[in-house]
Amino acid sequence: MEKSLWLRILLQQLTVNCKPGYSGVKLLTIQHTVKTMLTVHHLNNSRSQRILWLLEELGVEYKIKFYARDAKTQLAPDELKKIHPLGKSPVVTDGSEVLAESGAIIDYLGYKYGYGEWVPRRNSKKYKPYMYWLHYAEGSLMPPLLLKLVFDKVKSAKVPFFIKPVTHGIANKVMDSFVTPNIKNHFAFVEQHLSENTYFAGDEITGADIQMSFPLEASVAKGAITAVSHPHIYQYVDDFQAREAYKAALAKGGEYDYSI
Ligand SMILES: N[C@@H](CCC(=O)N[C@@H](CS)C(=O)NCC(=O)O)C(=O)O
Repeated sequence: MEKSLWLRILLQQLTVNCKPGYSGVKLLTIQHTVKTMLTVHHLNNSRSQRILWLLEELGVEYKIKFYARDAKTQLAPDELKKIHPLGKSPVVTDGSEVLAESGAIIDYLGYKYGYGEWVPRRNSKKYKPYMYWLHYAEGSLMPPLLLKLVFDKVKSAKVPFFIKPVTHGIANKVMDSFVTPNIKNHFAFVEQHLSENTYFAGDEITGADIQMSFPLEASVAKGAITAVSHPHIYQYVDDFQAREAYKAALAKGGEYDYSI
């Protein structure tokens, strides 16, 4: 915990404990609460924004520990590796629990604070689609979007002029034969689903929507999904971005540029 926070609590408690009727027990209780408070280890411009959104929807008290990407490499600072060995965001700490991987975090938080709603009951109709889309977002949709990002970088990389035709040629070949058709296929699949369902698991919002929000809003922000190309996805993104909890999370999370 930050030194200043301890100091503030200590000073506050010294004042409180000087008043008649108060005891040190209160100090211990507050220390315990602060120590075990749910913490989101939040990297700017990252997937952890969606965890803040879920926590706002759940109405759970939490604190944010901010981490800044390296301006040049865009990587997370090494400090994050002290919390989880991979040093990726999001990571959530809840008492002695350390949770990584957005889908697992969403399932953990939804189960703990919103079971039956944000995480559907196992025997409900919503459970199977919830589980499917929770995994689909990072397991199937994100990989081709990340490949596109990588090959776009390859194409814009500064290389000697005589190498450029080679790097461009390879990037274009992979994009045309694999990445672009895959992305097209995925977007059409999601569009079809949202033309028949209000939310991913049916007619009520669940953790699967939180998980799917990141690739979809990033694709809208990049112009890969438009109101004309995929009207249902576009409208879906517009609708969840208008939610009060989403806006509250955005205000708390700081910098978020909707990039992958
Ligand atoms: N599948 C993981 C991906 C985590 C991930 O790659 N996070 C990115 C931020 S969006 C990150 O930490 N990037 C910084 C880095 O790799 O150093 C999840 O959903 O939690």
